[in-house]
Amino acid sequence: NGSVGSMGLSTLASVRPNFKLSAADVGGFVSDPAEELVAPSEAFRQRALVASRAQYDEMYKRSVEDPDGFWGDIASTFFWKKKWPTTEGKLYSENIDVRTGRVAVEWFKGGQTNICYNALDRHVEAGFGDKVAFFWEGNDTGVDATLTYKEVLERVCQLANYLRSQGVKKGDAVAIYMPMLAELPIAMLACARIGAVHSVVFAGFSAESLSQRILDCKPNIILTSSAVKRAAKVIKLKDIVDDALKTAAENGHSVGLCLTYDNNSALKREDTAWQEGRDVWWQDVVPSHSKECEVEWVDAEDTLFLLYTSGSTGKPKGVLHTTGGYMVYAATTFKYAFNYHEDDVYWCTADCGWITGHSYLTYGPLLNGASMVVFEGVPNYPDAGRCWEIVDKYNVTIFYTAPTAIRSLMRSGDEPVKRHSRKSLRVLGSVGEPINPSAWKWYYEVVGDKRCPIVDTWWQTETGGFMITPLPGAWCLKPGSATLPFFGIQPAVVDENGHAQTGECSGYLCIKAAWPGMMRTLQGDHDRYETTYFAPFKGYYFSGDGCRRDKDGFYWLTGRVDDVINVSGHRIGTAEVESALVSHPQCAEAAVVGFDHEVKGQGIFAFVTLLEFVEYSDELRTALVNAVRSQIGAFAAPDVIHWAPGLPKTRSGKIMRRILRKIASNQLDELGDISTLADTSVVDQLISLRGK
Ligand code: 6R9
Repeated sequence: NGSVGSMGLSTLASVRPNFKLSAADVGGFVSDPAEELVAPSEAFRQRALVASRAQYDEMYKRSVEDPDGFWGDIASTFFWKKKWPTTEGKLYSENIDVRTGRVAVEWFKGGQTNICYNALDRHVEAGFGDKVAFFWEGNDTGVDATLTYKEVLERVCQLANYLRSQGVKKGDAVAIYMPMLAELPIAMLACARIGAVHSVVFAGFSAESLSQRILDCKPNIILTSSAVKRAAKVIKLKDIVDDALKTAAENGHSVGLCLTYDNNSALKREDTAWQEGRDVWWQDVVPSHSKECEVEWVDAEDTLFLLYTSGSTGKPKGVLHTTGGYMVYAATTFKYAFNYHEDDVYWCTADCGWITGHSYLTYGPLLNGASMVVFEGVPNYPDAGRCWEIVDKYNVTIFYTAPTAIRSLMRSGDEPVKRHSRKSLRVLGSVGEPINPSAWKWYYEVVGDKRCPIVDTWWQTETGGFMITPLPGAWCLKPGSATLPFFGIQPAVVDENGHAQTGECSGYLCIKAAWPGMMRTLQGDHDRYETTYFAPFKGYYFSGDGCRRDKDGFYWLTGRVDDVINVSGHRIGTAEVESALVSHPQCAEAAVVGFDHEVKGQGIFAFVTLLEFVEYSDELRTALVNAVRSQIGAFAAPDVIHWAPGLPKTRSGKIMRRILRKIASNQLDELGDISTLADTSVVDQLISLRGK
């Protein structure tokens, strides 16, 4: 993937002479001098919250040896209506070992707080009410709005009061299917304020996916918007919601109220499909409510939100996060990884529909009192310079995006970047998938002018916050490595037999011991929680990712080791795509694998067996792709449909995906041993159908 680059190794070598710090300062590297190391600049270190490896080591040591002291001190900087009980000296309890009982994790239990209060009221009461919370930037250039902390709080209160007036109470689920209007984080905060459980569904999911999630968490109310303009296209969200509610009702759960935000720049009110009695315009009912709303104090272990994510089996998992530990963890990781200071302007390009939008677009930055950009559009509309135009417009200092966006912008060359000054930038972040060194270097050299450290954050929906991430200023970076564990995180690289390896090694990435931000269960399915994450390697949380640890102790993530494909940073279960394909009446069987894709990281390659006597056609191919679009969402559409008269199966009927992966990536001389197949001739058939 080094196609776009003036950024060969020679350029990087010039980075090394900047490396004036002593080895001990930046990590005591034992690596050979030829290895690419990118040191923090002196200027950066001056303002670093953790300015040396030694300081990190000391803090890290305390975080794992004395979690009570470490996290207790940090938690005390938040507002607690009632402090967590300390009678037994411990503020958390855990069992993550399936051999010693049920998996159970609790932090700050018995303490009472409210995350919305900590994210908003606390700052307003401290005199920061006039500080900007959101610089909202619309899809079209020139459309924007600014909201201060006080204004956000008032809007949150009005919505919270409305929700209460409709009978929403503590513990009730509220579904949110909205575009990136400021009202989306406002909706999440309003739920949190009254103790309701928000369940945000990314507004790129199809009606089918939305209904599935509604049926799982059974909300009585859904918040949506009439439509959204994404790039040049208008998407009628309300139509999708209507379909989803219909399907949900047919399957036993009716949602009684659909609060719809009138996004009239995308679609006129009168053109929005409407069901009298169920549908209500947001603007007609919310603004008349009081701008003050009493906070519902909740237990630290009360549920804050559900967020569905894909697993290796069919049904999406409702990852459940609670309040106290998540709050402390999201805020602390944000602060240290981005080296946050009060005068920063932060921009995360993620959508609130994913975990990144929860932890690092809503809660983490607001808990720190940050000013941030909330962007409705896409990075390359109207052109590839949009991001840098926005950076200059708001003087963004911390920019956080995904490798897929970086790679797609790289393809447009350096000019759209260089056209804008970007001089405000200080830190550049990356999330969602491993960042390949060529994209890393382009990001570092072209976007950041070699001034800004790249913070490559490895984490997951399940982990709530960053797990492995640089603390910029504390040690040198290596392009492509997420570097070292965050405070309190004890990674273990485990072999097939579940043994943690030492020193340089590669294997399955697991985590020993609980941390405050981890999920507590899967909605309605604690057994699945245990079998998926804690049973594979006893005594550990299993991430589903593979990784390598180098001789400096740096971690290099190598991607999923389960049947999950990472397309543009979105997790997609192969089983979900397969079930969408076989729902087509002419599809008998399907097997889906990932393949390397230049921009998306991974693409989706689908092997499809048709019913007998059905002929291959381009129309059928399109219909199959559309089946996936309508059942999951456009982002999960297969890149390739490969006709398969038969699939390579073992005698016990198990599909050998290893072989399919090789065929998909055209590595035909690396098929390996195929003798265990029930019928080896299917392999030749598949190869002969390549490109057909
Ligand atoms: C935050 C988020 C989680 C999966 C994870 C891994 C991949 C995320 C990464 C990364 C390498 C990084 N992943 N960040 N791989 N380096 N910096 O993306 O959550 O949507 O749950 O995906 O994404 O494979 O297991 P989620």
